[in-house]
Amino acid sequence: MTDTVNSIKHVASPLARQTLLDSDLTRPVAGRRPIRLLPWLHVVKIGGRSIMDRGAEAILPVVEELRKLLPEHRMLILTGAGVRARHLYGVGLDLGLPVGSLAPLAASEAGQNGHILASLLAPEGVSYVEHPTIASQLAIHLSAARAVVGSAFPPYHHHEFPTSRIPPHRADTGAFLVADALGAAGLTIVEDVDGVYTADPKGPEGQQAQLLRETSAADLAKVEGSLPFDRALLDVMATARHLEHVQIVNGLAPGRLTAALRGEHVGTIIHTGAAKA
Ligand code: GWN
Ligand code: ATP
Repeated sequence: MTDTVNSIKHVASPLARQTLLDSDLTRPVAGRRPIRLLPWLHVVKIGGRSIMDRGAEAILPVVEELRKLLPEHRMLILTGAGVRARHLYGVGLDLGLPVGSLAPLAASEAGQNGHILASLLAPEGVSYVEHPTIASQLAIHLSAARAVVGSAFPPYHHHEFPTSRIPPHRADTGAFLVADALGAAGLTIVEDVDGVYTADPKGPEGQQAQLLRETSAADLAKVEGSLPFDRALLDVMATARHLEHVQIVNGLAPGRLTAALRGEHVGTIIHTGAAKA
């Protein structure tokens, strides 16, 4: 009897005796900045609606810039979903589908755009890689190639938050989450506008809209108007661990993406809530 009691193995853990809900108690163990897994990685999100849906006229110049950037940078290129997802939301909402059913359907459109982009970059050794590969084999793929392409959507599926009938975590949020989780060097979001304006530059108040060269996720969260990215991006930027800013650039203006990856300020820089390293 005594022997049985003595054979119980106690596993020492600084978190064993306390609730995980009290951040004051967990902070000494869990509050430190995590390591950067891929600090040399540049994440580039290519707009689905703003670039891919425009076809060859917009896509081919972006492909050419990405191709020329390969010797300089190792990249995870992620694509958004575009107009096919919007059509899908319309049909799905009309039929009463829940958000957890719409999320993977929209995500598959982002994946399709990624397959298209990867095909165009294939002669340079760039391939589309699946979500599970991004999750666990990105490093080895980026040892074999200078860049890979993937879907920017996060793979939430039926776990998507039911705060809206339209999936709140779309391509921009997904790109930021993965870039910050990997401790990447940066995230550049490629759109069809010069950056974030005080109002939609293509909307009814477009004439008065002014470009914001530099802003913060906290300041944008106070603005009620529309934005050129998912609003949930602001939420995940607030709790960022590594990325101190992202830059939104115009992919229709030749050279902007290249300049942004070289660290130049050519669009809107949005500061996150991450503390300076
Ligand atoms: O299909 O284009 O990955 O990389 O969210 O899930 O809906 O899947 O449900 O590895 O796992 O359509 O099949 O599809 O875009 O997401 O992929 O070709 O299980 O490589 O099978 O997390 O690509 O696809 O759509 O990204 O965003 O087989 Mo696709 Mo997407 Mo491929 Mo992926 Mo979803 Mo997988 Mo997944 Mo599903
Ligand atoms: P996805 O990748 O999800 O398919 P996207 O990122 O390519 O989409 P949109 O979501 O359409 O593109 O966002 C870009 C558009 O947002 C711009 O073309 C612009 O008209 C619009 N927009 C709305 N509000 C603003 C704003 N405040 N500043 C700049 N653009 C805005």
